[in-house]
Amino acid sequence: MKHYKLFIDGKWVDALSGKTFESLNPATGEVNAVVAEAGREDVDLAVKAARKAFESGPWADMAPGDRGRLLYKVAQALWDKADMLAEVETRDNGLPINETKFIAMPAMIDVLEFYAGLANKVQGSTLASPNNRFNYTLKEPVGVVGAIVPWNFPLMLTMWKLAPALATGNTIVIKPAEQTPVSILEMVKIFQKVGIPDGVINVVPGFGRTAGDALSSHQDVDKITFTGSTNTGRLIMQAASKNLKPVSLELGGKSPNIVFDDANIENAVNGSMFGIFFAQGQVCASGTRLFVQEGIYDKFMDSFVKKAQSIRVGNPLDQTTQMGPQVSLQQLEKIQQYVSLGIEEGANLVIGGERNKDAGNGYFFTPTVFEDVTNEMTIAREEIFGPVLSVIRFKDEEDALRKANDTLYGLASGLWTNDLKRAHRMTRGLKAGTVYVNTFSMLDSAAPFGGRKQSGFGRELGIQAMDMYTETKNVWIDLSEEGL
Ligand code: TXE
Repeated sequence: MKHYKLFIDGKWVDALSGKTFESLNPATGEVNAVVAEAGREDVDLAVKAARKAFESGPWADMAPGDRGRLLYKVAQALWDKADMLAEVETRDNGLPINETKFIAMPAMIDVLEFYAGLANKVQGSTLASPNNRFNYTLKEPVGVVGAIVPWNFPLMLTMWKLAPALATGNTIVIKPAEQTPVSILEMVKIFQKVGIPDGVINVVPGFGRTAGDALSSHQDVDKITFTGSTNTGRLIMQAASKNLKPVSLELGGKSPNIVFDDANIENAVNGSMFGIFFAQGQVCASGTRLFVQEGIYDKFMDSFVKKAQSIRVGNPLDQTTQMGPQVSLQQLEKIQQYVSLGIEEGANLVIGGERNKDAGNGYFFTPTVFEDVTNEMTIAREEIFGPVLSVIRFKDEEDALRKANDTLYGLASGLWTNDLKRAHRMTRGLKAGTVYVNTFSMLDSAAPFGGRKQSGFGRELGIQAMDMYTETKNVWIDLSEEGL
């Protein structure tokens, strides 16, 4: 049994209250690790350490190029430990090892490399002004960043915040999800070993209502960045409003995935499968509402259902496993409730819909497909965050676009067609942060990611994220002898 402490000011410390909590392995339901539980007072110490490191530590004085070089060194060390981190993360949250090893870890390290390269490319601008005046902008780090992260991709989603925050010279306090603190703590050890100065990164594992709230309402945090549920996003925004702190929120989704009659059916089936079942459906951008046009409906669904039935659910550490367990019993139960609601509201449960006991004692669920869903049903409106697909028929482009946009969310969307004009028309019409055409759930460090409507605001990744971690300062200099 592994024990982990809080990481504050470069030291591994117990919580001041002495409290700990258990982190479970979702594949077995057994305790994976015992972790120190940060309370308000620990969060306060972490924020103080981050403030000290920001205002007076070596971090603030470091040349941006040196900072970038140091982050590159961390990236190299992460590559060396990538297999270990993948395994730790799989035990922490149940993502199949093939997905942590070959998707999440490489993507996570790529993000660090991307921002390491941008560290010395932060630019202000010189403004047009008369000869007797000099007017320009400086881009400065915001200061102490508070990052609250979820459990579905703990390392990758932490890195989306950590890398641009560090590259732009900020310090950070990270609050991992209570379900998955371990991989983040292991990763931070690597940052420390490579030589990131004390206090630059602090990690306070704990619960949302205590540690999370303490961080988001803290007077001395300069910016809050959050990924998680829409409801918690609301609470965080309220808490941050006490001290008028800026927030960026990457929240839930109910993304439409639209297959037109003229699509390449095999590609659309495979892409839509990935779009819904990747990571057990625990992806904010998942294509949870699958719209299929009438002309190919039967052919498409025949192939889709056969493939969905053949997904291998089981031990996530097994290389051949395609779907692991849901992250927690709570999530499993939430999924079961939505399945019952779907049936009650008249949707047709075609496959799945139940806990998969054959796969093991953990929180395994069977890939689930509902047909005859209408866009008004609860399973088409609310985020389930599990391997549950709602399939909706549509007539034509106008019908598809109207239904696709008829949602409170606006994170991602997808469409499958070989008609170039239609692809562009739909792309413009879809109200979402990302549109995938003839593909789904793609990610790239250079591609900005984020939502509209109740999926949140702000863009992570890409050059755009540098703006979230910098302030613009305008500077006026009078060059005249006589003055005003
Ligand atoms: O999320 P929460 P939960 C969605 C998904 C899932 C649902 C519930 O639909 O079924 O959320 O999951 C911290 N102040 N997503 O309850 O609560 C919490 O400790 C400050 C979508 O696990 O959003 C954790 O660190 N912080 C999503 C983080 O918020 C608080 C990923 C996320 O937890 C807090 C995960 C509070 N009052 C879930 N309450 C995505 N967008 O990818 C909780 N937290």
